[in-house]
Amino acid sequence: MKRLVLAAVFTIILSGAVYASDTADAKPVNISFAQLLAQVKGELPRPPDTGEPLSVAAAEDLKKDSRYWVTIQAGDKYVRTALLEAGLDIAEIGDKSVSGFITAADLDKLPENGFTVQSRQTIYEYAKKHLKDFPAADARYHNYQETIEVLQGLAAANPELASLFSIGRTTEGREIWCLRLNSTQKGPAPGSKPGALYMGTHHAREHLSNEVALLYAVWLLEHKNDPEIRKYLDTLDIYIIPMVNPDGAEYDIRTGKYRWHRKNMRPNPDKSIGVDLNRNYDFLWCTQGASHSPGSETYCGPSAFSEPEPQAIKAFVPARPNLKVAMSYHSYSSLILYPWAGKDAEVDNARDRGVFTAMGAAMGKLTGYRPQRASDLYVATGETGDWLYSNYGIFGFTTELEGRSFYPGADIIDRAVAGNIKAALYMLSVADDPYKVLR
Ligand code: 0X9
Ligand code: ZN
Repeated sequence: MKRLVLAAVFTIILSGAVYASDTADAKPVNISFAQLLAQVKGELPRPPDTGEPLSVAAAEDLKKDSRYWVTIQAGDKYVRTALLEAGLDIAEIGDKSVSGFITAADLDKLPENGFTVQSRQTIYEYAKKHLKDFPAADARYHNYQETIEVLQGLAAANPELASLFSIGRTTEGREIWCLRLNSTQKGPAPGSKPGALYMGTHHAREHLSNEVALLYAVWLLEHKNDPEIRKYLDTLDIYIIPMVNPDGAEYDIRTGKYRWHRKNMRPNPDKSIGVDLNRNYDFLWCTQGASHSPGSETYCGPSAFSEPEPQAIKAFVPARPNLKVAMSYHSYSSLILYPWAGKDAEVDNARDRGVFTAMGAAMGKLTGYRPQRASDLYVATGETGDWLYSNYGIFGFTTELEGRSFYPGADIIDRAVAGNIKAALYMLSVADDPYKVLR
């Protein structure tokens, strides 16, 4: 991950920083979007490559990892849902099969449960073939500390519009940071204007989701004087939480070698690590498309909201009844997904269904992604968007960003950010009254 050479690149602002907490050693910086994009594109100096043959080293590191990459026969969403329940972490969906990661223990049980495994390879073999791009080459992505530095820089440089606060701590004690953009209301105090929430990195290895949420925040502030953006900043209450699962994201990159980690860092009683945070919310919790086995990639946890990260979101959302729309970024597949995810049904309320469909279609056009009901892909319970909508009537979407792997390289960042900013702005344009999309 990139070490931002902040002092050399950005203007340091020595006063006027407004932080809600944990900022004693903060280093406020003023970041221009052009500069940040230049950094992202690699046009500004980065630390020299160590020359280490990282693909080999990275693969070696996975020799002791017992997971497999498998392809399994699956002709429809019902089989895909059952496979999630059997512990498969579905990454790719074909016409007649699906592929993804699964633990050795879950893989052993597949044939007796009637599944046909078409191919399997250890994660080590998979990594040797697929690590075309190395973590060093992905240095433009922002790790947790770099993400904090960007967020702090934005808050410090735009105290009239931006404030930064933590919504809670993770399993390992990291703060989950939230940037608020609002010209009159700051910090964690509730807001009165219509609210929009953007989240990234529920899943550890989906680092592109952090980039999209973070660089969207940078973009909004860089364009704060454009009349359209100014109107949103004046009339709306915008929250951006780029890393819901920083423990997992850090674990995924800690050695400089990717680990394909999905879950959080909860130590489970059976010594496995992690709960799938997108199965831990309490809408129909763990009834379909999720696994009760702690070692599984789709482990829903011992109970709904057992994990501190979804707990933080659970404390955050009802305290803000002004929230109207939400986006949770994931990767990959180029999809815009909306409820229901946890049941194979349309949303009952026809007007709400119309809003989901119309907003999905609009964001699909702007991103080039396919809009669809989430359960048409597979049924998965305990998912973020379902919880937001079922409890609070928030129009909660999930975007599966573009790319053809969890590690699509740094070149994808610009395009993914640009397309998704358009959809995120569209979301702002309807946040005051989402039902207006029906008119
Ligand atoms: O399975 C998930 O949590 C999401 N996909 S990911 O590859 N990022 O893990 C998709 C959630 C959307 N819900 C359903 N398709 N049911
Ligand atoms: Zn995900």
